[in-house]
Amino acid sequence: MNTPYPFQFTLPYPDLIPSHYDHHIQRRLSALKGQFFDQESYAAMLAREDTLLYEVYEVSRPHLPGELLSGISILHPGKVGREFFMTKGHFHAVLETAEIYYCLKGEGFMVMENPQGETSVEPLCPGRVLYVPPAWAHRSVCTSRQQDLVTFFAYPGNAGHDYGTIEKQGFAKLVVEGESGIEIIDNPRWNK
Ligand code: S6P
Ligand code: ZN
Repeated sequence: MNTPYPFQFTLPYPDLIPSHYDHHIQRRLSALKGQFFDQESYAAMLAREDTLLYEVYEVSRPHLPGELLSGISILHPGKVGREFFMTKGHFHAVLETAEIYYCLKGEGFMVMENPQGETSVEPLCPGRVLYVPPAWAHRSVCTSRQQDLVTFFAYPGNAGHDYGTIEKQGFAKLVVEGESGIEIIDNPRWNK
């Protein structure tokens, strides 16, 4: 991993799993305790099975400001009650660090907010590049019915992750299946 030399990897279709990676992270329903607004549906679903929600294949580099960490995030389709499957979401521990996402497959949204309480929910579809500015928490949401949402990401090596803030307060906006399609609604349980 510590090579000082340039390196390459490929993202082979159709699965887009990097030809080289250092970590494979799997996050299941139990990792998102308290995040889905319909807690009854969450508990019922978890009692049946600790469903796999998403996977991350990370190409690691030393955690230094001049380095870039990159990889692929694969978010599977599904819902808890009316709310689409989503990632835990986080601020970066070094708040002033940005991130780039490039959507390769599927449909969804990036839900974002900053410490000033501003929010942004940006659509993701193949070919779209999303810039997450410094200090914006980010969570991806898969709204495809059957397809995974697959994104390539890159962010500074020293960024780190602050999951605790989102675990406590959630995001201000939720992405749900409404009467007439996908809706972005205010989180009734959001407290800041
Ligand atoms: C890391 C970057 C992504 C996420 C991945 C899973 O800064 O934003 O690699 O880690 O999409 O999300 P989460 O919130 O579980 O880390
Ligand atoms: Zn991030």
